[in-house]
Amino acid sequence: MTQQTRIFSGIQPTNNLTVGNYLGAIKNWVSLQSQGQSNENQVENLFCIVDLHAITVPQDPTLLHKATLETAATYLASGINPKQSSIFIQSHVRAHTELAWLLSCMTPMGWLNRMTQFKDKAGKNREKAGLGLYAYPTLMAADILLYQTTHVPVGDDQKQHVEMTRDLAQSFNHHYNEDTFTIPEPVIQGEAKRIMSLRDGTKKMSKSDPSGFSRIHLTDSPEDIAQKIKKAKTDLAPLPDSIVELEDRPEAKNLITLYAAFQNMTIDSALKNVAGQNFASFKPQLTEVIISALTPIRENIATYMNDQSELMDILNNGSEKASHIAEKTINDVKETMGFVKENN
Ligand code: AQP
Repeated sequence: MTQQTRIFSGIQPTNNLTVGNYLGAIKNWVSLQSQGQSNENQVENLFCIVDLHAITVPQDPTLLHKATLETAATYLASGINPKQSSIFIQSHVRAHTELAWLLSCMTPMGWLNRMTQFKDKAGKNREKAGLGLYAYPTLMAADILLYQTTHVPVGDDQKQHVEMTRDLAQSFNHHYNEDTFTIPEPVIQGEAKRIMSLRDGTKKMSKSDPSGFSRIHLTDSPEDIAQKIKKAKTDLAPLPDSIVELEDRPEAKNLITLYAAFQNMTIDSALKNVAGQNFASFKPQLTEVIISALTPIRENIATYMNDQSELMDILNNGSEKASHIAEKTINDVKETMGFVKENN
């Protein structure tokens, strides 16, 4: 990483987080955080709970409130250290919505029309979907650009949005002939770039999927985890000894990906352990691996949620640090665009 590396990422508090969010995002944040500690150059980490994104689809206020705090607790419980990273709630830093508006006036509709997440989430109900769901990538661009972010660790599903953020930053800089925004790089790491639904290996695991059996939450009890793995869709063939033979077996590939990722192994070396086994003997081993990885996280989440004073202190401190950086960017952007400053 180069000097003045700044890492930004976030998760929507739309429900309890899943193993997809953990393996595709948080686990990588934790490893970037520790690489940053051993790097002699300055690395700054900002991890946000993106509540403004959550409301792009209807939310129950009580559940949104709980999920927002629980998402923050999950970051901490998973190893994000508030001494090394700022953890904050997006709506606590007002510049996110302000920059989103400024950028939305420069976002071509054609770019938004190409975003696959909108097509997936709006489905057949496109005419009824909210403007916010359509404009989601512009808010995400504002989140990233506000902090002059250099690196954005995300799962594979968010790559298209980070690419649009880069295009928007380049287009702004070119239009005003200034280097106002840093051009961010997506960071997509690890074996678990896209964890799939336990019910359909061709569909991404999502925390708001209508089927509870499609996903494992980080707060699931060992009994729930065992039951969900038991019911997970599979095929009849035994596990092969190389990943190439899993290409047309999406459910089998997904389960072995979980087994490998939770043990920090490559899929090929995980397959060496279990090749030739059928799912009746593999599933209990997978269940054990998941339970032993998630038990400390689940217990830590409960501790933070039982006494929320420490959590709130960490969030307040995080938003103070984030606001400081965000204010500078939004003032520079407005000046560049020709807005009159207050008290001038
Ligand atoms: N299944 C997944 N595999 C790998 N990474 C994933 N991520 C989400 N699901 C998977 C990564 O988690 C981060 C935050 O995601 P998000 O909640 O902000 O948005 P999302 O991608 O829409 O996640 P969900 O769980 O599918 O939420 P809902 O159901 O509310 O839409 C991102 O880095 C994402 O890549």
